[in-house]
Amino acid sequence: MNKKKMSIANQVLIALIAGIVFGILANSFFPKPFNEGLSKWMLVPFGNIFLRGIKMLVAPLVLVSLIVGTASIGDIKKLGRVGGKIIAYYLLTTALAITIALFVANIVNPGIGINIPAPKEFKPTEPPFLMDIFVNMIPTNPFEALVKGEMLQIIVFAILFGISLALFGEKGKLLLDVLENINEVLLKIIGIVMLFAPYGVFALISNVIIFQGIDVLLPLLKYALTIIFVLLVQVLLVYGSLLKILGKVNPVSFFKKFWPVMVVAFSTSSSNATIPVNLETCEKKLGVPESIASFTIPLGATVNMDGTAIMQGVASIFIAQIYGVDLTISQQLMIILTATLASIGTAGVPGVGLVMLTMVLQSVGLPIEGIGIIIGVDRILDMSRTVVNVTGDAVGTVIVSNSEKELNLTTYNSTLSA
Ligand code: DAS
Repeated sequence: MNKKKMSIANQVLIALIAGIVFGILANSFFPKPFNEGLSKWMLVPFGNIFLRGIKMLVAPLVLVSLIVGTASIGDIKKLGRVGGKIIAYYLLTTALAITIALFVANIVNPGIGINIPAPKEFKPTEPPFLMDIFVNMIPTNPFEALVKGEMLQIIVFAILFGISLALFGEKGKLLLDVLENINEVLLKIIGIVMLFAPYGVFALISNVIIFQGIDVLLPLLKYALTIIFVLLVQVLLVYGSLLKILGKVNPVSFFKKFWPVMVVAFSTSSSNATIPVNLETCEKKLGVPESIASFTIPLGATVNMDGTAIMQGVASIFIAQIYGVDLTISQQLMIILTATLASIGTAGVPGVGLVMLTMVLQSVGLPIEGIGIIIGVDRILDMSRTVVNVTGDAVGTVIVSNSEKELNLTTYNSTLSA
């Protein structure tokens, strides 16, 4: 009897749960030297092999799929329409996310009534100046942008290349075919790398929990739970409603197919590293055309961070309350504006949310030393908010595809092959 091979998606979910349980057991019962040896010789190497495997594809896949996608869209009017829709969606959902976060935090008051030791000296990483973000989008050397993985520069170059290729007409057909084949090969490589995902996810998750433990959350439990509550509201309520009302599609089908992408985002804490599997899922399982996904997913990984904005909203209220600062309504509106703009310019890599939080706190005169209080639990919260960041990218992509009447509803509504 041919034993049905369990799908990678199910293997990854089991690996995630096993990683959390193992991490808690090791943190609680295993001797420290054993954990250190296990981490050094197995967990860190296995985790890094998986992480590097998916990161290896990010720059070439974004470049090639965006050139092919832009060239396939063809007319610049349509590119402008799709671009306008997705950027408006990204900015509005980020502003909505942080507004909900501020609303809930003002009710829960996470920073009231807890005695926190004086924050360690926190040396903030200087956040980028807002206008530099727009200037630096233009690559001076596209090869350097590729080598350094400068996502916004790769996006700008790929869009210009794709538009020019489309204007090239028939003469560009051969090159477009070659690029389409390269894109397919890169997507096949993702499939191979994802075979290693269960081992990589187990290693990444258990390594974080063994050394961070979840008891690091205890003194900041109210803060952490407030963030997690709003993240859940954003995914289930906001995205669920947007898919139903704006996308006119069944949200359950979306989440049934998308959760392996969520697991990769959770275990890597990196929207950038999740781009390859997000692209593949949108195109192969959700029926999104490559011409749209190849543009909106890489762009979203950089400019759309709803989960991060939620953390920044709750953290701002938390830090204000710890320092006894009463934020006025106008200051909270400033937080919404700054966090929304701040999310535009930073790549989706682990810990970037704290860098942007510096900019948000400075905008309302809150002490940035407050970040020293929350940094201890940030890694576990980063994993959760990165899930929301990538989910928002895909939800926007599905909605825009359907608004362009290009969503393949047969694929979207199909039940997953085992
Ligand atoms: N880890 C970031 C991301 O990849 C999010 C964050 O740091 O807030 O989206």
